[in-house]
Amino acid sequence: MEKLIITCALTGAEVTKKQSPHVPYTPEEMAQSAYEAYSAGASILHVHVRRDDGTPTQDKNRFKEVIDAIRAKCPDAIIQVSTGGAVGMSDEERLQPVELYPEMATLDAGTINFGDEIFVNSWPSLVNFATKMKANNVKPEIEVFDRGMIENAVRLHKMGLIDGPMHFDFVLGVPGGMPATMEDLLHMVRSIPAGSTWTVAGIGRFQTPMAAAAIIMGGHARVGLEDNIYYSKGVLATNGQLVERVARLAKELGREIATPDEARAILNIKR
Ligand code: KMH
Ligand code: ZN
Repeated sequence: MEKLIITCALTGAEVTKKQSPHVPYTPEEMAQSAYEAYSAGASILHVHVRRDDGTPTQDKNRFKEVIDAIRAKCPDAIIQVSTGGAVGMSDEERLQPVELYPEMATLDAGTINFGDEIFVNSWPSLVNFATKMKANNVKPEIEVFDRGMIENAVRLHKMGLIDGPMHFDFVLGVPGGMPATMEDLLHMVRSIPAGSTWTVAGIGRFQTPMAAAAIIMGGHARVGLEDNIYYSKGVLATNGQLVERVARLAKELGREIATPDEARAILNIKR
C-alpha cells in the first residue's frame, strides 16, 4: 500500500476560540499550530485564514502573511489553500488565494445544505474555479460532500478543466451532506474514476473512525480543528495531537507516513 498522506485542516472558517482556545487565528498562531501538525506527520496543511478577531477572510494579503509564516517553520510542507472560504462569500472573494500560485487548493464540487446555511457552488462557479486553478497550475483537492459531486468533477475532467488522476476529499458527516459511515465511504471510493486518489475528512466524532478506515483501505486521512475540536468526549485537542494520533494508528496498522515530497509524488504534484 502506498504511504499515508495526512492532511491537517488547521482552522476552517466556522470554529472559534470561544469553542476552543486552540483554534489558531493570527499568522503566528497558524504557524505554530502548523508546525506541531507537520512535526507529528502532516504533509499537507489545509489553510483558511482569519482576521485577528477570528473573522474568516479570503483576503490575498492575509493569506500571503499566513503562508509566509507557515513556510518559515515548515519549509517543505504542501500548502493547500481553501477556496471554500465561508458560506456567503462571492466566487471572486473565494478565489483570491489561487492568485498566490499555491501547490494545491480545494475545489468544492457542488451545492449543499451546510448546517442551517447553504454552501453555494453552482455549475458555472465550478467551471470558473477549475479554469483558474488549471491556469495557475494548482492541483485541486475536490471536496465532495455528496455523491453527485463526483459526477461534477468527472464532467470537469472530461471538459479538460481538471487533469487526471484526480484527487478527492470526501467530507462526511456535515449536517446536510453524506453521513460518515463505512457504507457511505465505500460507496464514494467505488464511485471515483480508476487511478484517482482520495482522502476522507470525518466531521466531529467521526474524524478518528474515518481516518482509521482510510488507513486500512489505502486512502488518505484529514484531521484537524476545522473538522473536529475534541480529542475525546469533552476533551479539547490541538492540531498536533490530532495528527499525532492518526500517525500512531497508522504505525500500529503497518502503514507508513508520507513525507511532503512523497505526498507530491503520490498526488502527481510537480513543485
Ligand atoms: N467553510 C466551508 C463553508 C473548503 O475549505 O474548501 C467550506 C470549506 C471547504 O471549508
Ligand atoms: Zn476548509
